[in-house]
Amino acid sequence: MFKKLLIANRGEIALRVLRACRDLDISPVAIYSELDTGAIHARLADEAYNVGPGPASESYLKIPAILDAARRSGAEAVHPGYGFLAENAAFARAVIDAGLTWVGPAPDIIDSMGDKTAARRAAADAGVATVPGTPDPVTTVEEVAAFADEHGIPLAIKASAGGGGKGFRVVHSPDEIEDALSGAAREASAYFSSPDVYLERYLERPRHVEVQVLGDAGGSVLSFPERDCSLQRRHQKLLEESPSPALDPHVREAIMEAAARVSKQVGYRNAGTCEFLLDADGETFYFLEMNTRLQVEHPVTELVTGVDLVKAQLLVAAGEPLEFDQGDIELRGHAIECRINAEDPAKKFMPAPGRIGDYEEPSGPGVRVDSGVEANFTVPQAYDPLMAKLITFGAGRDEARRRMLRALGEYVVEGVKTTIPFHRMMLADDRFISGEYHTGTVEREMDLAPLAGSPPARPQAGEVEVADRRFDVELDGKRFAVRVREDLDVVVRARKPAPPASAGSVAGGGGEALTAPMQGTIVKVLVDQGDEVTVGQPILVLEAMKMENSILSHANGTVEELKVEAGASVETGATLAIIR
Ligand code: MV4
Repeated sequence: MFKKLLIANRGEIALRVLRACRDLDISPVAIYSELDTGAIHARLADEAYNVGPGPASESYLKIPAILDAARRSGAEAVHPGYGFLAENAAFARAVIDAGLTWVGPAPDIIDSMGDKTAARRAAADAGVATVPGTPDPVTTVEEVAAFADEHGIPLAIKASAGGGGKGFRVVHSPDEIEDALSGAAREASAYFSSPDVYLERYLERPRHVEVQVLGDAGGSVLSFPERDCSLQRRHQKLLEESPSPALDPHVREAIMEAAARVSKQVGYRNAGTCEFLLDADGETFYFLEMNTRLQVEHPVTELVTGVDLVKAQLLVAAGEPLEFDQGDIELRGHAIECRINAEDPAKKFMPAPGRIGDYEEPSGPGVRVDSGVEANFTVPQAYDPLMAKLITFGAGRDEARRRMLRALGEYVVEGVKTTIPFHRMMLADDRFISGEYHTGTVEREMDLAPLAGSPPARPQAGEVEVADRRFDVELDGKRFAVRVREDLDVVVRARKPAPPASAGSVAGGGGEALTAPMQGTIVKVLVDQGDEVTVGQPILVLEAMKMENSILSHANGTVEELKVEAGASVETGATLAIIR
């Protein structure tokens, strides 16, 4: 077993890997960027190395800087976590070529499973059903129309080199084919450097069920009870649970066996996940894709099986035997995970980074918190908005659900908006309680308006603004929480009408300048200099924290000046255009 391991990641997953190292007497080495100099993962490691400035491309994605930290520390192995370089075959090769142990599948497997059509072929070769689709990429409208004639509509167009939601389009009628095909290819090119797209019949209202697999050093492949990840928004998972409320034991056995078969077929080693779609009949499942990394939601599997998956990864990477085999993997109880993101669910989950004030984590029976933040930590704009994962375990699903509601009620995060209010709403919603939710529930069926809270009745222009002060007092031996309203003698000024919001849209600006509401990268400019625009009209697309946001005009007028073009990085408040 290696004695020192470099964790090529940050936040909660870096801490998670660090703790598994501690359990195996492996010395953990951390890396950090200029934005993470005070981060917990750097503080708790035995050694920590600065790998560069804030932007991920200059630090956590900088392969030479990371390998230099490994060399300087004398690390003998590297764990990539998830995201960043976790599924980057070139990084895996560079680690191996530097004589270090890579904690993950072989680079060739990362490459082959990263090609979604190759992964589908591997599943078919293993006798596992895939969603009916094209074996190879398609390029013409005619090919898509022919597929629609044969398999019907709706159909899905997907990026061959991608995954998740990028380059993903659904075609609901033939006249949508051309735009969907070009849009998918353009997005595939932008995000995965390959325009290749393939087709699948689109399943309405499926559940997204995935199976953890673990290929051991001896060539066996173990599979674990499924995780249900159907509660997503724009392909970002919000909540996961195990087991799925929609899966009967006989289907569980079949889907676990299918995942093990595909993984064995490709000679999989270390931790991976096979994604499936479960049809509305709760019986029929189809292989979607295979992820060659440890996933965010791995704790729910750990809680219902008692297996430490990260420890298992380290043992497998070191060529050591596992402390269990398939017969020891038994499903017991129920686990639910809520992702605590720095996002505002009342504003379409817009990223809400910033400095955390007071911070208190829940605990007690059945509660686990995997967190990468603490009081006074600044959640950087530059990275994924995940701050922590709150996971609860119960003897059954309702005990896990009630414990989650208790824990969410205890969780204190001041200073930044979080997804906690969304989770409290979701866990109390009948669609969750009944287990009858699907991949479209959050986006197509839930009304999140109440999360905006009944905003304190906005004082109208000319009115006096008041503030709430809260105190805990004791009267005659009994404790009371008291709220004191205080007039602030501030006359409210007239407010601008809020522009009509659209998906992932924000308006920015005051006066003639249209300004950036957050730091990010311009991915698309939608107007030309001289165009006439109206309030609420999309002017450009800004990407921040992995989400694309349409920036809307704050005024009616002419685009007198465009200050940015696609590819530009902008700070919060930067002038993007002059509209007068
Ligand atoms: C699908 C699908 C329905 N039919 N493929 C693709 C990206 C990955 N995150 C899940 N994806 C899906 N692929 C076919 N043929 C449904 C999903 C899907 C999904 C699609 C749209 C919006 C949210 C979703 C959440 C989970 C799964």
